Amino acid sequence: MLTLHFAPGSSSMAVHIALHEIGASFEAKPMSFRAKDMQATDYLKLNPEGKVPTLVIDGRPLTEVAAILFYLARRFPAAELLPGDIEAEAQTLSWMSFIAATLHPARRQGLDHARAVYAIADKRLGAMWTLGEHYSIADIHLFRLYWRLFNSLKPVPGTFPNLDAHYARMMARPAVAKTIAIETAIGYELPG
Ligand SMILES: N[C@@H](CCC(=O)N[C@@H](CS)C(=O)NCC(=O)O)C(=O)O
Repeated sequence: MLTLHFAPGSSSMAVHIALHEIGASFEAKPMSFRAKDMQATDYLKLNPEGKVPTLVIDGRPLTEVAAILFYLARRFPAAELLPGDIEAEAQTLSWMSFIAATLHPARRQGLDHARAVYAIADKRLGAMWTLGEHYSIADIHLFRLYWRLFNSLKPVPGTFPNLDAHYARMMARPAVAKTIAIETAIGYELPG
């Protein structure tokens, strides 16, 4: 039994997309920043940092987007969200480490810094998926971060051409459309 604790539009969106890509059945538990749901005593037992996402697997909590995406990709191999060979798998982890450690905190370090690190991501991405021809969990992770930047800071078109093309390819995926429709219907209340 899988249970996803998520808040619309937040980091948890990547896991929500992956669950829809895989077609796994799961219980969805929407959380509210405004209501401070992440600070509730029961939730802090699952995620002591008071953040989303948390995926509860048969009663056991798993936190951190990268780890949850990795778990889902390995548990549901038929979805092919992780490449088979060891070097490509390591490249996936390399991307997700970069996304979590460098892209995610970038906006808090100022606009110039954010522009600089997204320019690195744009250059590194190239013309297709993060791993070239193979669509993977790293694309889902990257998309959620760029989706946030794209819709909040609204970078001038052409600033990040590869990220813009990646964004368009991701938006065309049914799992992404489904996730956005569900999360929009619940309502976004993203922290600043
Ligand atoms: N390192 C964590 C970061 C998760 C995170 O930053 N979540 C934010 C939303 S994007 C959160 O839940 N913040 C709690 C709050 O603002 O109260 C991960 O990758 O899962």
